[in-house]
Amino acid sequence: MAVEITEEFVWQSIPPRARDSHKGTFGSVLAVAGSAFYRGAALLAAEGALRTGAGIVTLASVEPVVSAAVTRLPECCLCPCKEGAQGGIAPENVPLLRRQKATVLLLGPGLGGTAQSVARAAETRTLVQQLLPGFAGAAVLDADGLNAAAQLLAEGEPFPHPAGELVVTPHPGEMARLTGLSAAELAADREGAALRYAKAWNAVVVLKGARTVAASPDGRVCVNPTGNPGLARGGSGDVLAGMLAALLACGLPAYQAAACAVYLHGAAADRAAAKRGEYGMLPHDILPELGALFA
Ligand code: NPW
Ligand code: AMP
Ligand code: MG
Repeated sequence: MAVEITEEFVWQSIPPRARDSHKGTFGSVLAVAGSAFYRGAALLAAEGALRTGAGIVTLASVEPVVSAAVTRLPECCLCPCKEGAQGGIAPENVPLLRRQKATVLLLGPGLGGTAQSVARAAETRTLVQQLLPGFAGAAVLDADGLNAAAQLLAEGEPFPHPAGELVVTPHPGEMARLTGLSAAELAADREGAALRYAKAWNAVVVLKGARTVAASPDGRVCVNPTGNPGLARGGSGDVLAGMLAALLACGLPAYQAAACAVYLHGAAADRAAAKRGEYGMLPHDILPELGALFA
């Protein structure tokens, strides 16, 4: 049986910001996210990272996303990328992306995939294949980045892994694509599935949904008690991915970062639901509530 994440565990894991700290102390996140189809996902992920303590957040994306970030998120550094014919980040941007200095790579929210076109999915697959294995630090792989990894696995390739720790954040639909298990099979043993694939992929697996499970390759597994069905709407997972990248950038080991991120994301969502109701709350309402929790 997995342990439940507690508030005490979270505040013990996240250190206070030392009086003499500087932005370099809290790392730098490079978020490769967004496309013409999914502009909001990139903004939600970048703000999730900014509101969870990262020293520097750089958003690498196509021009319409970068333009929106300038007005919505002035603290965000930007890496404008050439748009491919399918509306996403073209693979020709890989050398530019490799030159960006970052301690943590967040890859996937809003990149686009087969929902738009087979060609778009192939471009996202190239980005994942060419960026993740060469990255020197830790990484979070989410959303269409996971669908690209599922394609690579289906082609007999190994799970792409950076030099540092890897965290993957599938919802059950993405987990089913990655593993070939049915939704029913996954639902029957969420902890077992998360643990098995954490070991197989050498990654912390965050299997999302009500009572999100986080499992480590070394056998640790925990369940999140916070959150509510108000999170069951597009954009919630994009916020979480940014938060998780920020906690990695702040220096937390991957398993602790995952446990703390899912707990705080759910706790902030519970505060948002108390104000607006599960029907009325939005994923971006999570963001100011994070500030209230940290305060
Ligand atoms: P069904 O319909 O139940 O059979 P996708 P996505 C299944 C971006 N976004 N339990 C479900 O299957 C993301 O970042 C952008 C079981 C459905 O077919 C991604 O890049 C937004 N099944 C991209 O969109 C806001 C479950 O999976 C499929 C399940 C696509 O991401 C939205 C849906 O998932 C979004 O975040 C569960 N709990 N959950 C923006 N504003 O820019 C899902 N499924 O096809 O992976 O699509 O998650 O929407
Ligand atoms: P995504 O599908 O990637 O947008 O991620 C959805 C996010 O909302 C994840 O963090 C889920 O754990 C969370 N979530 C979705 N439905 C629920 C629910 N019924 N209860 C609690 N959390 C949920
Ligand atoms: Mg998602």
